[in-house]
Amino acid sequence: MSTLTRKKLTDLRRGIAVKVVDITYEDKAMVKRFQSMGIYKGATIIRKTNGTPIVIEAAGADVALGEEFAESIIVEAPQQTIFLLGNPNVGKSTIFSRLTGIKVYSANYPGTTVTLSHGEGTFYKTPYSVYDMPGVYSLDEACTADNEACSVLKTAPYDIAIYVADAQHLERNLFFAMEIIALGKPVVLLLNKYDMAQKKGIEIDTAKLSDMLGVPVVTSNGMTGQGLKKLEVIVHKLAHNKLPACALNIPQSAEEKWQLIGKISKEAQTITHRHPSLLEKLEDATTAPLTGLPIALVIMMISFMFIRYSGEGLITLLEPLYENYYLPFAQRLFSFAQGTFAWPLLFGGAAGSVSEGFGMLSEGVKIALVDVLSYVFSFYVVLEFLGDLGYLPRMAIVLDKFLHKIGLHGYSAIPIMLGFGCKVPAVMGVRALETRRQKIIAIALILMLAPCISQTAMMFSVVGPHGLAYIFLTFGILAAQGIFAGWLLNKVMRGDTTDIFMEVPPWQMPRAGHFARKLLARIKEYLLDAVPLIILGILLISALDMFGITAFIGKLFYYPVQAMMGLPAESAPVISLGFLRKDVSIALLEPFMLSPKQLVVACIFMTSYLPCAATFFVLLKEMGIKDGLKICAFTLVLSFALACLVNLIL
Ligand SMILES: Nc1nc2c(ncn2[C@@H]2O[C@H](COP(=O)(O)OP(=O)(O)OP(=O)(O)O)[C@@H](O)[C@H]2O)c(=O)[nH]1
Ligand SMILES: [Mg+2]
Repeated sequence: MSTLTRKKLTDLRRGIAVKVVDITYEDKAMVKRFQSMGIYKGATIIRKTNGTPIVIEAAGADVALGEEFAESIIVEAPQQTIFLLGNPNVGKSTIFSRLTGIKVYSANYPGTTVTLSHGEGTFYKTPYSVYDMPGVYSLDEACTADNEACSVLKTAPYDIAIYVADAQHLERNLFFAMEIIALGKPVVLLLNKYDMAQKKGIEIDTAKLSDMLGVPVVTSNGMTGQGLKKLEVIVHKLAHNKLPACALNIPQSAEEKWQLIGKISKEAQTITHRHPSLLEKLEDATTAPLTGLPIALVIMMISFMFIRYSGEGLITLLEPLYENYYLPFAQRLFSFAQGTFAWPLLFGGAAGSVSEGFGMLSEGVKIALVDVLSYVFSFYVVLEFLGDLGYLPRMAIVLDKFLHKIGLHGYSAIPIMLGFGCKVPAVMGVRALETRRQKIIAIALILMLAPCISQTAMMFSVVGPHGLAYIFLTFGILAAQGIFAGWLLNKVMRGDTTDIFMEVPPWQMPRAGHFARKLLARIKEYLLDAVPLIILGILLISALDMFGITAFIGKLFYYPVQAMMGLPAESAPVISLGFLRKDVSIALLEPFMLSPKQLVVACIFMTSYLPCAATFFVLLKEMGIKDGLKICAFTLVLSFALACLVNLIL
């Protein structure tokens, strides 16, 4: 877990065995005396006390060293490890990004972080290993939520804990803090979101709080970085044993802990009553049963319109760049390949041939960087905005009742919403659900209810020209399929649905800089992870076509594809290879001149018959191979049956 760093004996923490790597003291006679006492290059020693003179254990006996001597002894010690922990949504990941410079995802809903992230931070020229943990409310929960985080807390291989608390909810945040303090490791309490607390009329006396808890307390604002310099000073002091250990006697039972917390927060915190602001009043309206649902519908409608129009707008902006500048340039650059076998692979075959529209550098680039990118961008503008605003947990509350009917509870609305963008984070987000049954139903819903945004973009461009009615039909059937899948699994799988139990964060206006950075990170992720696959996917299909392999696959899958689903047999390879990149395969349907009805059937089948390759592997990792494969078999059977049915009915 940790790497080694060189440091002076004076900077070393107590209690760990380290190796002496150098002795820089000038007086050689003195160095010889050190050696005779067991302090030599390569010796293993342990620092035993704080302060000076420093007592160390060398060669099995204790030796006291003055500060100047101790400074000249250089040892190699494991890099110290800092853990960022605390309740969900308090700003741990935001602080982690600031301390390490590593971009991790943060958003205004609980359960944003689902795995331990690791980075390196340097405070006072000393590198530290820093970990960002998923948010939990107690040690027990840490052990059900994330094995890795649990074992880290249980075996405590970390050196310093930065306990991040939301200053707006001091009392609630102190419960887990007490459990962490009781572990006996150095802890600093970081009161984050202090800006928001002050706006609400909350003032916290950090000196008093620190006295009562026996640990240092710092206030901070993760958005601006205010308070983090002070945090670094404290961490540095903790790392060098320059602060006294916590002397607070933490009670065992939860009731006693709450009693103590009540006493502490009463003394350290003053709250001035203010009238609720307009935004706060609106907060209640978004969760109240009567107003919540209409507000959710309006927000959904606006989001949908925004994504559609801004997506289309971006395409009209980017398309001329592609047609007038990029394509002629690329064709000139590769003109030497004209007339060779490579040309159709790069720029597609002649008009009317099967390989028309299969060019890696023509259609491949256009699909990836014009059509899909425009919608990916528009979608994440909306999702990130709603995420930072704190709307997603409110939608979870509004949808709770409905989701109970299919064996889920409101929280699953968050991963389901993420799934409209990309199925990979959505499937990972299901981790926050409590039972295996809920996880399976939620994943089925994520996979079957709607396509991901790249695929949606392609469906719009392929089905759209036949009229909006076909778009509504396709998405309507898909939504019905998802709900049916949830209902069916809820009926056949044994077990009950647990109730929703989730923190609802206050609303917060997204900040331009933070928002832009997150959006950029999403786009970068798309450009790096998806774009190469889209372009290579197109190359693969056209190469398979060239070697006659697609014709073979077509024959193999003739019966299910043509006879049952009513699609041309030649499209079988495109459909069956769709699990590599589904957006690509939908785009590749274009040359087959499918009728609107065939397009609807193909889109329904290809959305949900199997997850794409990336989602597939994440699914196996999250649910295990057995459950993962079972879910895939379920989606395959159900979506094939539905596609055949739609072919019969339409
Ligand atoms: N106003 C304000 N907002 C903050 C501050 N720190 C973080 N935020 C916002 O609070 C939200 C939650 O931040 P995260 O860093 O995702 O919180 P987290 O503790 O990692 O959350 P989980 O991973 O879900 O446990 C985000 O929308 C941040 O932009 C702060 O000091 N002030
Ligand atoms: Mg986080």
